[in-house]
Amino acid sequence: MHLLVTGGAGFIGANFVHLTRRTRPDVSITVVDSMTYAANRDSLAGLDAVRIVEVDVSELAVVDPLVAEADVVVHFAAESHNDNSLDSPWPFLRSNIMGTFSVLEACRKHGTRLHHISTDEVYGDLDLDDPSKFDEFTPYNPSSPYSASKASSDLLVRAWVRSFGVRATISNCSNNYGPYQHVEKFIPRQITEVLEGRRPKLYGAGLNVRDWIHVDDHNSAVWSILDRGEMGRTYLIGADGEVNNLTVVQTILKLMGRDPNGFDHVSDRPGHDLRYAIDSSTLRRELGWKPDFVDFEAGLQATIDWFTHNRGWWQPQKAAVEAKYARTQEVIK
Ligand code: TDX
Repeated sequence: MHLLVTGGAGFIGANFVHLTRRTRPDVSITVVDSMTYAANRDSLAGLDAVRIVEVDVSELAVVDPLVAEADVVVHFAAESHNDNSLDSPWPFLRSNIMGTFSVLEACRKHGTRLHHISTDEVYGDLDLDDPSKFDEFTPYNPSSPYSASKASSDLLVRAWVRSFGVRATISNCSNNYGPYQHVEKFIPRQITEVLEGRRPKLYGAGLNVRDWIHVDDHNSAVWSILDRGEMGRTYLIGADGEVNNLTVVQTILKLMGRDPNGFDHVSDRPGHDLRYAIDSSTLRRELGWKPDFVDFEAGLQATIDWFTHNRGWWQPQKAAVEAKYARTQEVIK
């Protein structure tokens, strides 16, 4: 099997390539990645037989021949950081909407099977005391330019399935953590702040809840869908990992041997989604998938260890990320 992995030098895509190399040595892989700030060639260092093509997936003329030679396309490529989408929405529309359009057009032309990676944020957010979780029937209700662009991309995939018979599946996953995650994101930002001798930065009161899943569990679910998923279907991926941000920060501080209250509150994100929660029972029941990382603290510890031992991977980006945050966020307590 030959796989085309878009966004394969980004966080989740690179972990997907690593997992595939470890578990499926007979699969050959081409990574197509525009190598924006969020990608890192070093995330794929040392991997045999991975071809890397540096191009923006929204350039159909370049993506087309790559799709033509692939058996399956796994489409990770996306702008993914909410804070950046509030600052500058256009790259999100271009990468997430136009990029998906171009991948769909190439898959339509060549009859190539597509798996589209999406997010639980397309469903909006839940109240803290809402007993329900997102499932495949939850109406789309995105809040930010980022989540609206991902929702748009999902709808394009659905339309190409129905109107053109493209063989595609979609997955909507909850918040990922693990190795190679960019330091702008919540968990790596806090770990690296502590490693650099500064205090973690919590938005608002920290009561917002995210449903954490280890990136390897996300990607093993993607493989379950590639192996056994039904064309045209949407699968929700989650590992029952709901935790509020305050608890995450305090746990990181505790695991790193610091005072659990040694963090700063900073100004909140505008339009900040309150809670995400995924019901993944369909995926578990129909495709027999289950997560391996069921102990969030153990997963966090492994992630802390990875960032501690891979300073050379993240340090070049850290100062610029913090300088950017400093322009929009102020410490409030
Ligand atoms: O410094 C921070 N302090 C803080 O309290 C940062 C960067 C974030 N937060 C909060 C905001 C969120 O409630 O932590 C939570 C997680 O923030 P992010 O890492 O920015 O993730 P989120 O906005 O929840 O979106 C993530 O999950 C869904 C990914 O970035 C998306 O790409 C994915 O679709």
